[in-house]
Amino acid sequence: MADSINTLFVTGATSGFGRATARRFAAAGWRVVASGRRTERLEALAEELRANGAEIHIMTLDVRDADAVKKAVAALPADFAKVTCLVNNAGLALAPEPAQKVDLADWHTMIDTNVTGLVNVTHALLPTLIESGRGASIINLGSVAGQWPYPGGHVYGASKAFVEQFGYNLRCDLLGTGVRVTDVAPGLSETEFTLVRTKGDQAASDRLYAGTEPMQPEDIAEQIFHVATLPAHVNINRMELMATRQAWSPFAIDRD
Ligand code: NDP
Ligand code: 8X3
Repeated sequence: MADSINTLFVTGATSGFGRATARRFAAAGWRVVASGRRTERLEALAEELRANGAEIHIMTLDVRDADAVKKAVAALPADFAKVTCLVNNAGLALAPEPAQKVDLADWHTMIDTNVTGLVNVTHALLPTLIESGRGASIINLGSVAGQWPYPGGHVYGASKAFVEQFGYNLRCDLLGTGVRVTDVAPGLSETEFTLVRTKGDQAASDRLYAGTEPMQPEDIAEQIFHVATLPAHVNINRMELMATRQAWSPFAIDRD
């Protein structure tokens, strides 16, 4: 890579995995471009990281807006423009109820964010990543829900299956460029994910994580950092993680 200082571009850095990822890379001396919709949180993150000596550029950005994504990438300050690692993390689940009870708008929001948003950011940064070349990486946040169906998973799980397959197909097209692509697919992790999924039901979120040991944002950020800093000739295609106290269930059977 041309620049000896690596640069991370992470979406959804206002919470959960994205914020922990920004902190992890910054602590290792990477420049960080951190984006999300909640400006105050980005400002707080920037203040925290700068106090620790990090170089961070923040961008209030909705990944669903392709034009805004394109302009934001084009307007990156020179010091932050040579992105060497894209972490496509922004995403959400909505509507944990059965498919037949879901508002269509919630399905659209998940597709617009997890699928369209992710391809918007990837498309805008591909030329830069290819220019960075050998050792650069795209790390997409998939999910166990992209592989394993469960009740209430409907469009969320399908959107994460898209993320996985999109990553594999990208690898085919990026062969020879040196750019790596990885689907990091976590299971139960304690973030604001369930608060968002239940539209603000803190008690439901607390119930899900109570009495067990979900993975923490720092656990996932550590694995993302590991993937990004592997030797340039190594590509992890997919990394699936679960809390030790999470596993699969038997098939459900409908009986008379
Ligand atoms: P959080 O809700 O804590 O964080 C989600 C982040 O995504 C926030 O920073 C939010 O920022 C951002 N985001 C959501 N919509 C948009 C948008 N339209 N434009 C830009 N940013 C957006 O959840 P997690 O950290 O858990 O989730 C991060 C990723 O990990 C998601 O893709 C999720 O699907 C995935 N994941 C989560 C798991 C879990 O159990 N927690 C397990 C497996 C995968 P803001 O609202 O400020 O825009
Ligand atoms: C989030 C993890 O198990 O709720 O992607 O689908 S799960």
